[in-house]
Amino acid sequence: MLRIALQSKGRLNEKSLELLRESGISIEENSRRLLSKSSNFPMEVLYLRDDDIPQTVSCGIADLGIVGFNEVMERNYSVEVLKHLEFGKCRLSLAVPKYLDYAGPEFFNGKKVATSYPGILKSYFKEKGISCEIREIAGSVEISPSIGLADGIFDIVSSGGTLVQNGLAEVEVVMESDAVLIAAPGLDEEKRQIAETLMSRFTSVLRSRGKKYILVNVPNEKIDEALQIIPSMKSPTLLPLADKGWSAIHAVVDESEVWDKADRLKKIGAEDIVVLSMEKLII
Ligand code: PRT
Ligand code: ZN
Repeated sequence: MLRIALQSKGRLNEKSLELLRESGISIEENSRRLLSKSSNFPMEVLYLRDDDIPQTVSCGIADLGIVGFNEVMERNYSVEVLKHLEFGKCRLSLAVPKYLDYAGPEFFNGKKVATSYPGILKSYFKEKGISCEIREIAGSVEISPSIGLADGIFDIVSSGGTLVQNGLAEVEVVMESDAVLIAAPGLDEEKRQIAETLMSRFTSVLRSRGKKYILVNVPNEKIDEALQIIPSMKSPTLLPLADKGWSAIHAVVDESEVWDKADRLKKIGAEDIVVLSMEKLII
């Protein structure tokens, strides 16, 4: 039995549960419970605030956790990052009031910066040789310059809307982040095997996201050209049609490229292009 720590509520909660669901793992959903078991996988879920997840995993109270990479870097507990999960994407950036002239990181020499991520910021300034006073605050970091608490801020940015609303300009991206799967150091063999099964399910789910399955009929003399347009992961499936002289190609393509590829296939004489959603891509 493996215990995984997930954010109890907030930005990563729903996406983390969705990833488990898509990986075929059923969890009893009862938001008031701290711990719930899976009915079909040897795992239980411990719901925590995201700030507490790295420490809980590091000391082995939970074996695994899903948390923002930013929290892992900030807390600096000893945990193993097993996998980047590609949701909860954001960046940690320095921002200053937009009317200021900003010429580079030296701007921050002798200045004050407000943040909830003092650890990451301290390392960044140290590496750049900049001496800056870091003011740690728990929330509403973006209002600090306007109330005179700091000259600039260091905070999570996603769309950039919050910075714009507060008259701030993003001047340095210090790190990129997404949700990561972390593990306690030294899991025993049984737990490691469950973790590996889980990781391989996550990999399949993540691979199938943004992919479509395409079926297309092409005249045999155009097969080579069609295969240039839709190369597949290994090799596309090629099947003869009852109508001699034609074949069907099946392949997996990125969703963003479907229309472009369909247009190009039509131009070389392909017909009956069918595009299907990818449920799973298990490799
Ligand atoms: O209650 P708990 O402590 O568990 O949650 P929390 O409030 O500390 O965290 P939460 O749920 O806000 O965020 C959890 C994780 O989501 C973060 O640690 C990041 O890894 C990730 N994430 C992704 C974000 C954002 N995007 C995000 N936009 N976390 C916070 N924000 C905030 C940011 O602080 C700023 O106030 O959104 C604002 C900026 O957004 P834009 O779109 O206006 O740029
Ligand atoms: Zn938090």
